[in-house]
Amino acid sequence: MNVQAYVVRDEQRPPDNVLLQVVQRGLRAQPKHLPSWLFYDERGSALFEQICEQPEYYLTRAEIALLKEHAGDIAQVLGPDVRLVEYGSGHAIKTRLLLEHLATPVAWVPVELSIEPLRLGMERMAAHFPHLPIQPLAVDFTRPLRLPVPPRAPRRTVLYFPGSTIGNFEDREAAQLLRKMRSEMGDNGGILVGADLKKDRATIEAAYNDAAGVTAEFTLNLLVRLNRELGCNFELGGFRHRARYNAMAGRIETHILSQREQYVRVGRLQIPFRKDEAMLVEYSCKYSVADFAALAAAAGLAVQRVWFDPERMFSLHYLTR
Ligand code: AVI
Repeated sequence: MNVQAYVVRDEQRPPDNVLLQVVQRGLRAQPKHLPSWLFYDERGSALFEQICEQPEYYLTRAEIALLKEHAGDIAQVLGPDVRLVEYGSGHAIKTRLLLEHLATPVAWVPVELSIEPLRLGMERMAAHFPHLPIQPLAVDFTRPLRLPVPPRAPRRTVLYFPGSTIGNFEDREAAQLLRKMRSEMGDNGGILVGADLKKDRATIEAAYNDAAGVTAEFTLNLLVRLNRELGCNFELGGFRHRARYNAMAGRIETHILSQREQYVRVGRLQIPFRKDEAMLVEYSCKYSVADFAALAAAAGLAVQRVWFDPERMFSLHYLTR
């Protein structure tokens, strides 16, 4: 396995009490809100993988269909000797489909803060591409990256950001993130970014309210995490998941709703919840092609190409300077 002997860890990872501060600040605010990165502990990451397999969650299937249809063309546009830097652990199938078509890739650099998904992804990829240099970075991809020295000079660095994770950021933050990526890709580089498309409310809402209840469990797992890591006493039966499409804003808004009036211990604070009070835990933004071009432009980037799956549910954009 041609994996760099060690994983580069983020030495500036925030200390544990920062988690408490983030949660206390979010729960004292009006309206209450918590950042969606809190979903991804080990259980949350496993539940997210299960979400991707639910019949209602069309995003992953559509993105895979898109790559099956267009990976050859995408690889032509990117050209040979690409260094592929992947934001997030990614879905092994997607990365594989892309790498299978890339001519003489220089290296694959998966960037993922959670060690377990990172390790799994590397193992899967090394099994398929035994000669591909893998240079993992166990860091938070929202912070400036120090990319490892590549094994040979790439013709181009392409930052691959699949899965519509960009949609979990509000527009201003998404533009900031793209601007940061722009500086990391260099003059000749590009960004390949997945974005879920706007479509009818019923299809979108079903994707975030699957019948098997996996998304609801994923959402409420956030409270399980806070109980475990911060000693909070959220009673799971006292809260429920709600995901609704806000068509004006073009996004799914996921909230955790308090089922009754109650108090919850968060560090030294007792946080009051009213009956039916909602705390915001995630946005999942949906885009038209024009929306995404405007977002890219706000980050100083131009859309070179856009690809769609055959049912036009999902889009993949290639952005350059
Ligand atoms: C990771 N991200 C793109 C998912 C989404 O669709 O917003 C996270 C998710 N939340 C609920 N279901 C899936």
